[in-house]
Amino acid sequence: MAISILPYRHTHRPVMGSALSTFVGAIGSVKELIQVMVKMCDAFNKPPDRDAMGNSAQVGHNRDRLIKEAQQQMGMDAVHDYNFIFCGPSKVGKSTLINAIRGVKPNDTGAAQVGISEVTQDVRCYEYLGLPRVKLYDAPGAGTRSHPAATYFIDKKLYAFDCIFLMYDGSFLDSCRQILEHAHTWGKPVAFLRTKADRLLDDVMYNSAVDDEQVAKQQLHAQVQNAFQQQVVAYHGPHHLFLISARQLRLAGFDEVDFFEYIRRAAASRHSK
Ligand SMILES: Nc1nc2c(ncn2[C@@H]2O[C@H](COP(=O)(O)OP(=O)(O)OP(=O)(O)O)[C@@H](O)[C@H]2O)c(=O)[nH]1
Ligand SMILES: [Mg+2]
Repeated sequence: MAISILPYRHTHRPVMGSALSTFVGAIGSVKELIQVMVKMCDAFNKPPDRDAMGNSAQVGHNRDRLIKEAQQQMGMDAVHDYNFIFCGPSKVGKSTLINAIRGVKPNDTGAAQVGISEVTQDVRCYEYLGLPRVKLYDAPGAGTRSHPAATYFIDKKLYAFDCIFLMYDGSFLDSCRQILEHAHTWGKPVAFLRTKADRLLDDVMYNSAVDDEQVAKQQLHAQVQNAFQQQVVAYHGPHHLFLISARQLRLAGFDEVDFFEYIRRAAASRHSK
């Protein structure tokens, strides 16, 4: 399968098109996922040769100072590590995805806590096993009483990260819009993750009375792409979008290969051109 990923770039306005890939059979995808993960090891085994503040100033002359202060407060190593944050509305599956990437189950020691009510209350760092320079940060759900949308970006210090994964679950809520607009102002790259693809696939099969999984996947792909165009691209310009299932991450039946490739390229962008 040709991977339809577009180059990762640090820009204040994203310039990439949506990267929802064409759907492929699970066996081919698993092989590709493994290949990408091996390549990722190479990318992350080199320390970055510039720090995470390689972006041009967008929020005035205090920007770099504020970023540095936030990184220090969070105990972040912005020079040697690649720091990714997973944020978005409550219950979209942020913590479940971090566990899945790290290959841990919800009840394993050290796993991020998951559940059906509002669970995560603090920004917390998780190591990516085998890739010690990669740090995955989990964030509380945005737009709740405890974590209001209006102050979420600043409260959670999202501006301190190399890359923001904005996860959403169907509706592009106002909390998503606020995160995205702040990220643009701060010049931080944002990629979208539409999660729970396994459940969406079931919905499509049920709603359209389609039995063939490949046909249903194509329909799902088209519906997700279409909604993303209308909800996000039309107002905020093109962005990467990955449709993924945390529960079936390693089956790589959706956009998981492209997602890992994006992470690898994010690392590569921290090295000299
Ligand atoms: N079917 C399916 N369920 C998922 C997936 N990802 C998460 N879930 C379920 O969605 C629920 C919420 O997952 P969490 O990971 O706790 O969500 P969260 O975004 O971290 O929630 P908060 O921390 O409360 O904001 C759990 O019951 C998960 O099992 C997925 O890919 N597929
Ligand atoms: Mg959580």
